[in-house]
Amino acid sequence: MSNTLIIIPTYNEKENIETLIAEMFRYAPDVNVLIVDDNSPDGTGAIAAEIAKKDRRVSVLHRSSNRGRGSAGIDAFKEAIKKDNVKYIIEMDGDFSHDPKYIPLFLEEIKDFDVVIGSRYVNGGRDCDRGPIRVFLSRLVNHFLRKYLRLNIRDCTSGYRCFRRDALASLDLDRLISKEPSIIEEVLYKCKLKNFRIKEIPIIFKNRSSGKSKLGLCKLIKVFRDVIIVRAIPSKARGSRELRKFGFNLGLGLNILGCIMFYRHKPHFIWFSAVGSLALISGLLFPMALTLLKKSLDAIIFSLGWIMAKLILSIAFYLIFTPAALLLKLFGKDPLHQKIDKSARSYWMRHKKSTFSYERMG
Ligand SMILES: Nc1nc2c(ncn2[C@@H]2O[C@H](COP(=O)(O)OP(=O)(O)OP(=O)(O)O)[C@@H](O)[C@H]2O)c(=O)[nH]1
Ligand SMILES: [Mg+2]
Repeated sequence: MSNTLIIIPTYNEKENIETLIAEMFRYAPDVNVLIVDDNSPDGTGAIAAEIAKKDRRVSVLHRSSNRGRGSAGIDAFKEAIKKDNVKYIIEMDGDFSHDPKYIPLFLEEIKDFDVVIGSRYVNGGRDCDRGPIRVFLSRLVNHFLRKYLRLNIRDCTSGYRCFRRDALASLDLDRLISKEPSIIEEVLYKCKLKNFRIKEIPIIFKNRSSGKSKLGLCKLIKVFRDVIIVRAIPSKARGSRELRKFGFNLGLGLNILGCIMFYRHKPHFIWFSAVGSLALISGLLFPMALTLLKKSLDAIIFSLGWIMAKLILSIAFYLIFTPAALLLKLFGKDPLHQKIDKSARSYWMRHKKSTFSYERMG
């Protein structure tokens, strides 16, 4: 049995999955692979299952409810740390953005570190075929994340990483909140809080070779929102699902017990009921408060985005039209000015006429 498990979350990657697995085994024949597929409509899950039938190194986790890059990652991590033989866990995308040729390097470096990140922004690494605007945005987002999450890492959004098993197992996976790609930043932030030894190795990142990206504007907003929550609310205050359920059940139980036992002794009943209600309310309110906070942050980020877009549009408008208007004026043609002038003059004439007619009438 291999001591390395490579996890690949997939959603509609039928063009990539088979060649990716083959390529991976070319560079690292001893690893095991776990595909986490969310019931892809294009049949990626079925293709992976076929490969798994023929090759014992490959296994597939089919998920039918709870779709999302984040929750797929968490389920894969849980599956990985269940296996006793696994010492190292590598996660990577299933779209060929992450070249399998780096796997041996990851496995070499992880011997001295807890986490190794494939980085585009350290010496020797780069984003090879993305346009300048996309690269600029990615660097901007990284800058924000470095400052906000206080991370000393150049590429905070890289999803090509290797973890030492004990490091991953020590993160409280049930308390992670990211359902979407913000899982990358959330896990990194948790690693930083645990003071893990983190190393970045240079990688050349390629655009996906085929298939469609799943990262739209809505997901991007959710990523920002979740990152804000990750740092703003400590995970202890969030409470795990089990804790919330426990609070709710305890509260309900105490209330019912109080009613049965102390229906004649008011003071006892009030105490019982107060404690019970507190537990019940906290059990109910934690998820509600979190949902409310998520929705409010969505709205704020969306409005800010809208204002920014309007601002950029108006600046672009001025940048284009001001030189054009100046040029027209220079050549003696000033249609806008003439038009304004004309309408102002006609207004003045009308105004003058009515004033004079009043005067005459008076
Ligand atoms: N299981 C699962 N995997 C997902 C889901 N969304 C995306 N993925 C996978 O996560 C990996 C990264 O997703 P991409 O769509 O490439 O997103 P990205 O890499 O952030 O963006 P691009 O590189 O621009 O396409 C890929 O292997 C996807 O197939 C999902 O909802 N469930
Ligand atoms: Mg990708």
